[in-house]
Amino acid sequence: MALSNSEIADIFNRMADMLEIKGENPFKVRAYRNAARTVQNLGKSLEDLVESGMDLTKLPGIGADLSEAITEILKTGKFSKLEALKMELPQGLDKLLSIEGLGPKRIRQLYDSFGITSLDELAKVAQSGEIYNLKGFGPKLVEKILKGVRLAKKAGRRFRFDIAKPFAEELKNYLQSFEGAIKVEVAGSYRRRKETVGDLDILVVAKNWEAVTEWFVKYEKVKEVVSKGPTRSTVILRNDLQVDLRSVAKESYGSALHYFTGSKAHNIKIRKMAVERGWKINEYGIYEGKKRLGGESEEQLYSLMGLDYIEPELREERGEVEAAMRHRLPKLVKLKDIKGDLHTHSKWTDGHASIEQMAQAAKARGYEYIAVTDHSHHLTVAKGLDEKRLREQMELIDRLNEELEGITVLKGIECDILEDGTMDLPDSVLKELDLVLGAVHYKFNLSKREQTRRVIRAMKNRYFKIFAHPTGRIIGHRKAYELDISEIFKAAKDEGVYLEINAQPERLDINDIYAKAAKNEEVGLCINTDAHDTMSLDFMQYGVNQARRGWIEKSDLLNTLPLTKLKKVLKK
Ligand code: DGT
Ligand code: CA
Ligand code: CA
Repeated sequence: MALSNSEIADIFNRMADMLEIKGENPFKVRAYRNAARTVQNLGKSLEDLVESGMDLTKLPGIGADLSEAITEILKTGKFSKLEALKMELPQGLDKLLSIEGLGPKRIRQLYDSFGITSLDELAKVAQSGEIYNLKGFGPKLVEKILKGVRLAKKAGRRFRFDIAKPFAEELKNYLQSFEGAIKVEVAGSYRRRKETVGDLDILVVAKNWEAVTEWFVKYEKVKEVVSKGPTRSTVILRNDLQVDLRSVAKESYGSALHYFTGSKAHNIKIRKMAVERGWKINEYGIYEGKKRLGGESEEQLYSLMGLDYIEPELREERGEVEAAMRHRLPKLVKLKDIKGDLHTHSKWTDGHASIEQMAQAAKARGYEYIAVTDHSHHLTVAKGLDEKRLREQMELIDRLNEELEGITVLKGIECDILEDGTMDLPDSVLKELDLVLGAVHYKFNLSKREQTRRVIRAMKNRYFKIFAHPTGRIIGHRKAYELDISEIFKAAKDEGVYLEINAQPERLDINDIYAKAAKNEEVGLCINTDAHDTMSLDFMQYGVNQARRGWIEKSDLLNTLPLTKLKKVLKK
């Protein structure tokens, strides 16, 4: 029943939320949050550490109680204290936590005054206006809450890619470990690397269909078996993720993989093309009348259709079939093309690692450079840097670069774009940095015209180089602010500003569609992790996924340049 580190971290975070809703001691709350972070960023599985007999209290933020808690969770899959707390508090309160603008304290207020425990009850009180009787609930907050309820209801049924990933990979390994399994692949939106997946679609080729089905439903993380048949079974995992398993014959593997990878629109397009030739394509193979033409592999399928091989990330019926016909498909960027990370944070503001630790972690990932881009002082919640502290940091980085080998730290800032479009720090200091990122962190609610004008004014600052997380959306949580994106593209091109593909799995901002559009408008892009700790540098993979979905090639990106070339570009 062993849980992964992120599942354990989840349990601790939920515990902290519930304690906060209950109004418990803030120190206790913080202890759980710190423990969650330690667990999340461990880099080694807790299960292995416990098995090897390690004393967990040696880990930062883990005392005797938490060490015991971890042992209990690993053994039973549950945390009795959280279970007890859940019994004590009304059900459903924790769901409200996903609403932007609602923290534990406000949820407590809503519960005390109206007994609200669900999204529907919350929407009702907000719509009736009763909610305004509560202290601190003004029209802006209420509007935000209502928007949040709509988003939460929609998002509740989909899983973020990074959350589905450990489940998908572990289940794939588990199926591969089955004796008679010949091939196993996770298809569907997961294989297309969409930012969220509705469910997992797994294909297997096995010697014995019945035995592999039995093996599948016996998987330890299965909560419920919805259906079980000879070629198709469906289960629900304990995190409520649905998995469809399909057994296919070896000779149909390619057609089945193509069919179940989708997207549906891409499939329909390909099938129509086949029909025009008098052929038929389905999940079993490609046929001309009764005659079988193929179906063993996807490569063969595309080649029979006279198409270049189309990578799964492109299969969204956005012109990929036409491009494949004309041998015009992009050569998609790969993780190993990335030479460095240009948006990261350190302990100087709201990060959790020192600059040196971040640099070493970047080096360990094979990078040539990393830019430290802490927040500017307007962002007080993140202890943003004023000019004086920024200059201190710059000096430290200069000294660090003399000592470090094999990695260069670039001096940067994630500078707030103020409401009027000016930058939060004066040009006199911006000009001494290697790299200036601009970002919107407040006043999300300006009109489209005002917001666009604000950002473009900032872009015209001669030191502004990268527009960070350009649309501000948080998947399933916060919508993008209003922005005239084509105006932004135009300005970015004119001013030589690069748009970021922020690789945080809940941001992925700009998204695939905008990335493709930006490329068409000849706007430069870069993929950054916005890491606040060393482990998060690995988010790069999610950014690369999104870029690939946006048809992005190595040459479209700033941070695929080697250091010497990058420096020249940054000096311009
Ligand atoms: P999801 O799960 O909502 O994130 O998206 P998908 O793309 O994984 O969709 P899903 O799980 O409903 O089905 C998996 C694949 O099966 C889908 O990408 C294409 C194929 N498929 C499903 N239904 C149809 C259909 O009615 N026609 C065709 N041509 N393909 C279908
Ligand atoms: Ca699916
Ligand atoms: Ca499915």
